[in-house]
Amino acid sequence: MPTEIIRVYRDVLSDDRRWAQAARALLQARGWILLNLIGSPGSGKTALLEKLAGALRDRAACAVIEADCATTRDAERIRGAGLPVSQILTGDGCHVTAAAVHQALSDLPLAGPALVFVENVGNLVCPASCDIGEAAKIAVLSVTEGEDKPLKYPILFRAARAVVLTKTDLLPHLRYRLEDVLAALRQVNGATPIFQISAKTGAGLPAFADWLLTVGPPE
Ligand SMILES: Nc1nc2c(ncn2[C@@H]2O[C@H](COP(=O)(O)OP(=O)(O)OP(=O)(O)O)[C@@H](O)[C@H]2O)c(=O)[nH]1
Ligand SMILES: [Mg+2]
Repeated sequence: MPTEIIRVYRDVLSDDRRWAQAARALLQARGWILLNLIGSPGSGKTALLEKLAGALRDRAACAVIEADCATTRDAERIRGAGLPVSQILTGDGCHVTAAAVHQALSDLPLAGPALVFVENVGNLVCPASCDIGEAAKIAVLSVTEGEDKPLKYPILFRAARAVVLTKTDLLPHLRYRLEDVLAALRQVNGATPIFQISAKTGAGLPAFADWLLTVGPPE
């Protein structure tokens, strides 16, 4: 009798969906808002979080989940800024999964309502299409990356509820047309607010901190 091969596929995507739903339920039960920071390696995500720790002090309880392929360097920086933090190491994974976020959320030492930031693995593509139960994806784009990135990597900028344009203190030293990146962002996503920020000088940070406090839970 010939052997019949039965192929079995694991439904990874719906597994991810289930974990994202579980994360959302946990977040709702604890009164936490999850904010997913996504941008290229070195775009300034950790520097932004370090500054936000100060800008949001006395306004909201905050915590950070760091996701990197390797090292706890960013978690150490966030701990230095005075926020509770945990680090997810993704190894060869190009973004953090909802399952790992759910686990990190379960272990967060926070009582009462809070903003929980995820600093995703530095990558403009993979994290953009992954649901981790967040209330908002926030795109972090630095002025040193070029004006055309929203056009070349539209998935993230379409999905983002806000865009943070970082390192604006460097503008006088660059051949960079601010109006071009703003037009590119508008072309890809006409609705999303754009915050121009320097983590070095703190310029633009208060308006972004105010906006963060308006983000509600996901529907
Ligand atoms: N001039 C200037 N430099 C900045 C600013 N924000 C970040 N940097 C510098 O940019 C480099 C990268 O910043 P990080 O905060 O580590 O960037 P990141 O996005 O967290 O990097 P990964 O976690 O590795 O993806 C560091 O040398 C920062 O000092 C800024 O607003 N202005
Ligand atoms: Mg970082």
